[in-house]
Amino acid sequence: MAIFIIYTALFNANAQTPFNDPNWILIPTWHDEFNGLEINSTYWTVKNYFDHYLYSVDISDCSFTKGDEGQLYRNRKRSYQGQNERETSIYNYDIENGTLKLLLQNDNCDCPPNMRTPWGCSMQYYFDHCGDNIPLYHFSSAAIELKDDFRFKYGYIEARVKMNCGNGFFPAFWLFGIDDSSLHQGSNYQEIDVFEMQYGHYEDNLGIVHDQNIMTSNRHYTLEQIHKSTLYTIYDYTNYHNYGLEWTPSKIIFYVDGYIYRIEKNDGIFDSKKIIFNFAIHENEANNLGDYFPGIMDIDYVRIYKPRTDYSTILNMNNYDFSSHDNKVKKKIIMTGNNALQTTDNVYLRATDGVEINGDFIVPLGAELYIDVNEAY
Ligand SMILES: [Ca+2]
Repeated sequence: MAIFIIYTALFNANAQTPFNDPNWILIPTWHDEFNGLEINSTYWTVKNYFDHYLYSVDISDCSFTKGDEGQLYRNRKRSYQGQNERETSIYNYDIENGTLKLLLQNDNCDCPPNMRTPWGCSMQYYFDHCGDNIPLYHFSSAAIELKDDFRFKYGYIEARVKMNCGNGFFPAFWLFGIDDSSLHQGSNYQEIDVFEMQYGHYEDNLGIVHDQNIMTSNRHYTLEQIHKSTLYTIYDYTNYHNYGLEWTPSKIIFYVDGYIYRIEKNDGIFDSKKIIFNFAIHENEANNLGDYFPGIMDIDYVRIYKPRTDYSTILNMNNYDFSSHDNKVKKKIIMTGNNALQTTDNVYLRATDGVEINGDFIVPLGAELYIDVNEAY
């Protein structure tokens, strides 16, 4: 008996995500449509007097090369002065018409002395420590972080986001696994970037996976290595798009608007993660910015889904009618005899224990097939 376990996906396929597949269910514990007047503090922390982050600092001799981000995150929300009259002072986030807005402002701001800790206004802390000229942060911005009670592990997360463009703008939607205080320790560093767009070269930095090996080699995957053409034809980040991530025990799959554009083997990212949105200035570009302020990231929603499951079923296929196939995760899928997809079929075969193909199995040009074997999650 021949047993085939196949991992495959057709790029350009209209992948089976909650976008078009009812076999995914919204996680009932939380999702955020940003419909209220205030950010939901049950879910989110809005960072205040927070900078992330500084590297290449040697405290012993005060040598400093570059900070990675050139702004201070503040929790200043736009407010009303009177009835329907918006306050015009500097603010870094707002909720309006069902959308969370993170605002990157060209706004000098200082760090209060009591916040100058290694993980609060750290840039100024280091400059203080080294007796150098203490620079202002030249920009202020916003960062929100999902609270620990709502950490995400496995499933599909999607956010509908748009951003404006400016050289050096560095917005990100990412997942991060460890406490801030241990960020620089280097071990167990795990990060998945659904998008991290920088230097104004927005098209190059979607879908980054950091693990310890990747980070220590400072390696960033780019679309050039994977699948550039699709995004170039469909992608304009100044309009709304749905940025999705499917994270399973075996794979990390990146989507835009329901299309797979990149698949990574999951090689060790197994622990739950915070979800973070922030809008930074990349320090390397801080002297080469255009007049694009404020930077605005609009987040319409954040939703998490898991696939529907049918873990008790062993599905036997023989002359199987794929047109009526549901994509629920089965225990096992076994093909025997003759099976064939039609050219219009778009089929996911998901199982926890394996997919066996015996006999003839025909996938004609035009059909879309994805086979996924994962432990239950
Ligand atoms: Ca909304």
